[in-house]
Amino acid sequence: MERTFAIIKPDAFAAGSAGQILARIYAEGFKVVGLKKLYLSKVEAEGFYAVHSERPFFGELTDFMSSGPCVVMALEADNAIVKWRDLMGATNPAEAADGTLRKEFGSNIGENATHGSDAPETAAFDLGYFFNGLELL
Ligand code: FUP
Repeated sequence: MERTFAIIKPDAFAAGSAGQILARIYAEGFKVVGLKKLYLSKVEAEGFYAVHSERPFFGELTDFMSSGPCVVMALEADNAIVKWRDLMGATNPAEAADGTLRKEFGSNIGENATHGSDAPETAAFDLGYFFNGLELL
């Protein structure tokens, strides 16, 4: 079993899509080991996306991620990192395959409905940024 970190981003939460996304998560066989609604500050979003701090879209990205509430989750499954990335689809919803969450719920490359860690190292960082051990029992 592997754990990954996921976010239902502010666009999808504001659109009322959190329930549908969570239903897909369960239907695909993930165990939800952590879940909470948060309203990130700009500084908290900058800390989370620090790896992108030199990228041209950093300001826009962190403005968006602190623009409204989101839902953060710890998901468990066999091969959870790749499995969740596959369910999300491509970063740009316009390029995401049919049946993926970003295709169905995303609007554009910035407002793309969901986040997912891309490797074991980033999953460990992301999970530790948002959850403490007791929250994942
Ligand atoms: P992903 O891992 O699919 O979320 O994609 P990246 O790590 O490349 O990018 C992280 C987030 O930055 C994306 F979800 C959306 C945002 N982004 C942009 O706003 N513009 C870009 O050109 C690339 C990414």
